Amino acid sequence: MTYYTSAHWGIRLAERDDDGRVTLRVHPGDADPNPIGLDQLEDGVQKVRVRRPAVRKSWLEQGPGAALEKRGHEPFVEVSWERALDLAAAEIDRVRKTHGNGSIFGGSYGWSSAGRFHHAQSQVHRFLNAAGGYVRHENSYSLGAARVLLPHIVAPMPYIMANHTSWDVMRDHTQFLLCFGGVPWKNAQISAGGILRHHLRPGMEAMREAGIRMVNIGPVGDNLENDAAEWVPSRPNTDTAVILAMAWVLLDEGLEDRAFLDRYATGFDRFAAYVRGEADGTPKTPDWAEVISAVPAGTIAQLARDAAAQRTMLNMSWSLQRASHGEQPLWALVALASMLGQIGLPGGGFGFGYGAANTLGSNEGLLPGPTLPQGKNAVTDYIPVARIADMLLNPGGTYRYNGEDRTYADIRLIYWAGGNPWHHHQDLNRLEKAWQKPETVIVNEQYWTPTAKHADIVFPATIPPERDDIGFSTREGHLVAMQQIVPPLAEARDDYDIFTELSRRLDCEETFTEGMDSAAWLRKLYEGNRGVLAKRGIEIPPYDEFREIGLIDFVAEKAPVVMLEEFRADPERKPLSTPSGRIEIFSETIHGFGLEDCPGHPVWLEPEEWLGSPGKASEGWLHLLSDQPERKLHSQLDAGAHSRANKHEGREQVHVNPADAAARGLAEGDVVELTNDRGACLAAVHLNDRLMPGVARLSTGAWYDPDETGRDRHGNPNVLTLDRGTSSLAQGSVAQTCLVRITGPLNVPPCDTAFDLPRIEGEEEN
Ligand SMILES: Nc1nc2c(c(=O)[nH]1)N[C@H]1C(S)=C(S)[C@@H](COP(=O)(O)OP(=O)(O)OC[C@H]3O[C@@H](n4cnc5c(=O)[nH]c(N)nc54)[C@H](O)[C@@H]3O)O[C@H]1N2
Ligand SMILES: Nc1nc2c(c(=O)[nH]1)N[C@H]1C(S)=C(S)[C@@H](COP(=O)(O)OP(=O)(O)OC[C@H]3O[C@@H](n4cnc5c(=O)[nH]c(N)nc54)[C@H](O)[C@@H]3O)O[C@H]1N2
Ligand SMILES: [Mo]
Repeated sequence: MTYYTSAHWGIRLAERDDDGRVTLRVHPGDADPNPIGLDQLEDGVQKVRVRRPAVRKSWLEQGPGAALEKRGHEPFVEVSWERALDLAAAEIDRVRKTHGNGSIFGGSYGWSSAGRFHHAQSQVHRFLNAAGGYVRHENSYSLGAARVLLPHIVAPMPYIMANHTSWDVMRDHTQFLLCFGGVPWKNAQISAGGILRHHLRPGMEAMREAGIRMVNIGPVGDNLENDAAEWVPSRPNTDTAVILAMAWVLLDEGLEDRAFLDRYATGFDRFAAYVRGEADGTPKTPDWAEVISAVPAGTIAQLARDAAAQRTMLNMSWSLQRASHGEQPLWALVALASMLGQIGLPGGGFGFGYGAANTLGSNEGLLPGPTLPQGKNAVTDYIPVARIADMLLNPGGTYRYNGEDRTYADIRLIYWAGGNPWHHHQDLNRLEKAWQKPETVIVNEQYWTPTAKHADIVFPATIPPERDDIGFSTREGHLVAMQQIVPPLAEARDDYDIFTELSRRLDCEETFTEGMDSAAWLRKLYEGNRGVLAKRGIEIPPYDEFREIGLIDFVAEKAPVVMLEEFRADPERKPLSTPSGRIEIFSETIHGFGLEDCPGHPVWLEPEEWLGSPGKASEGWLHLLSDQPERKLHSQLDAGAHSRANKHEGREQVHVNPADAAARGLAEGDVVELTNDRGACLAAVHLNDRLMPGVARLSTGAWYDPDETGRDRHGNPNVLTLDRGTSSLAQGSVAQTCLVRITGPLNVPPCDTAFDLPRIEGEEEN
C-alpha cells in the first residue's frame, strides 16, 4: 500500500513492506526533490520522542513556582494522562482566576505541522481562546522588520510573498538579476504547508541557459545557484550603504526614471537630498560606501549603470532584515527599484526573498485552503514575537512598536505547542534567566527538545505520520490527504485530543470542539474549502473520494505572475494600500513616529556591532552569520541521519575563510570555541573560501546542549546572538548582527550529549 504524508519540506509517499516496515520516499512528480525528513521514522529520531506525560520533579512535589532556577536542569517524573491533564487544567484555572488571562502567554511561535488541522499553533491558540484568552505574538522571526515596514511603504508582506514575479517570466524578460544575499537553493527546499513541485533549481537553470547575468553582493559566495554567477563580497549588514551609493550614481548621472517616480512614488526628493548629502553633509558616494562595505567604488558605480541599462530584477534575502536596523536595506531596495522604474514590468522591479522558500517565484495558483478557525481572543495584549525575553524580564516595562507606546504583561504561565524557543530565540543565556520568571511552563512536544526539557509539564504529541490530516499551501499546487501510516508512539496523543481533554476540565469543551472529533473537523474543513473553490469555478471531489485518491494536483491553475502589474497599469484605480496609494520613499507616517532609529526615509545607520566598529576587525573579531540549515528545517529532525551526516564528531560545522583559519592556527575539523560577552559554544572548523574573510557562518538548528558552565557543546549560534529589536519601529529579531572570537584548537571529546533524554523517574506509588 502507498500512502501520502506531507511536511514543510515536501510530500512524501509511505510504503509498507510485508513485515509492516514503513519507508518514506520523495514524490516522483517533483523535478527537484530533497531528502529532508525521509529519516523521520528511523530509530535515531524515534529515540528522542516524548513517550509519556512528564512533570518536572520540584514542580510536582512543591507546586507552581518551585525551584525555578532548576527549570531545564532537573529530572522529570512520568505520570498518567489523567494526572497530567488534571494538574495542567488546575494550574491554568488557578492562574486565570488569580491573575487573569492576560498573564498567560500563548504566543507559541514555531513551524509546526504542514497539516492544516493538526497545526499545533492554531490548536493552542484556539484552545486558549476558548479558555478565556492569552497574550499573543505578532509577526515572525523570519520577517520581523518587513512585516511592519512594508505596509507603510508599498504593500503588506502577504501580498509581496504571494505575488513574486514567477521564474518563467524572469526567464523570458529579465536581463540582469542583481542579488543581495543570493538565491540559496538550500532554503527553497521548504515551504510553509508543504510542496508538490520544487521551482528554484529548474527556474534558475532556465535563467542561466537564457544567458541572464547574475550577480550576488554579500558575504557568502556559494548561495547563488549558478556557477556562472559573479560574486561581489561585501561585509555583513552593510547592504544599505551599497544601495544608497547606487542611488547616488543614478542621480549623479541622471539615470533615475523621473516619470515613474512622479507617477508611482512619493517623497523621492527628500530621499534624494539625503543621498546627495544636502541634509547631513555626507554625500552617499561609492567611495563612501566602499569604506563601509568593502565593495570597490568602481564596482558599485558600474552595477548601478548596468541595472539602469537593461531589464533588471533586484533581489534581497530575508536575512538582511533580520539584523540591526533591518528595516533600512529593504526600504532602500524599494527606493532603488523605484528609481530604476521597472516595478510592475515583466522581469523587472524587486524581489524580496527569491530563495527564502519555494513559494517565491512560483507560478502555481493563488488558491484559498482549509484553516482551523482560532475563535476570539478576549485578551487584546500582544508582543512583537522576538521580544519574549524582554517581556518576561520586564513586566510592566515600556517599549515602542509601530508608533505605539506599549507595556509588557506580567506573565505567570506559558503554554507552548509547536515551536522551539531554544532554537529560535537570540541570546539563550538571557532567555535562560527570563524563562525562570513564570510560575509554570506547559509544552506539547513530539521530541525531548530543549524547550520540552525547559517545561514543568510536558505532553507527548503525535507526529504527522501518526494522524490523518490535510496538507495545503497556496501557490504550491496541491491538496494532499495525509494518512495515518503508523500508530502513535507509546502514549503520544494528537494536540487536538490533548486540548479537548483540557477544555473539558476547564468548562469550555463545546467552544473548543463544537462537538466534533478530528475526523469530523477534517471533513468540515475540506468541504468548506470545496465550496469556496467551487465559487471560483474549481471543482474538487467530495471528501471521501479525496481521501481515496490522496492527492489533488492544481496544475491547471498555473499562470505567470508579475508583481505589482495591476498597480503599474492603473495606479489611480488600483492604488497601493499605503496612505498615499503609492510607493512611499518618504513615509509621513513613519516620520511622524519620531524615531531616531527609523526616520522617514531609508538611511544608513551603523549596526549595533559590526566589522566597521572601531578596532573590531583588527582585534580579531569575526562577524557570525547564523543562516538556515541546509539539511533540516530549523531544529527539526536534528537527531536524524541526514542532519547528523553533516556534523563533525557530533558537532555543527562553523565555516571560516582559510585566511582567518591560518591566522588562528586552525585546520579543517579542529574543534573551536566561539565566544563573546553573551556566551560560548563549540563547533568544528570547515574551511570555505566562498566566505569573505572576517566572516564566519554557523547554521542554526543544533539542539542547545549546555555544559555545567553554560557553554553549548553542540554548535548552537543562538548562545552568541544579540537579543535586541531591529528598531523601535518593528522590534524584529537581529540574529544576523553578531561579532564573535574564534579560538582553538581544543582537545575535547566528540559531542554525544545533545540528544540525551532528561533524567526520568517513575511516579512513586502511595
Ligand atoms: N540565530 C538565528 N536564529 C534564528 C534564525 C536565524 O536566521 N538565525 N531564524 C529564525 C527564524 S526565521 C525562524 S522561523 C525560527 C524557527 O524556529 P521554530 O519554528 O521554533 O523552530 P523549529 O525547530 O521548526 O520548531 C518547531 C517545533 O515544533 C515541534 N512540532 C512540530 N510539529 C508539531 C506538532 O504537530 N505538535 C507539537 N506539539 N509540536 C510540533 C517540533 O518538534 C519542533 O520542536 O528560528 C529563528 N531563529
Ligand atoms: N533547508 C532549510 N530551508 C529553510 C529553513 C530551514 O530551516 N532549512 N528555514 C525557512 C525559514 S523559516 C525562513 S524565514 C527562510 C529564511 O530565508 P533567508 O533569510 O534568506 O535565509 P538565511 O539562510 O538566513 O540567509 C540567506 C543568505 O543571506 C546571506 N546574508 C546574511 N547576512 C547578509 C548580509 O548582511 N548581507 C548580504 N548581502 N547577505 C547576507 C547569507 O549568505 C545567507 O546564506 O528560510 C526557510 N528555508
Ligand atoms: Mo523563518
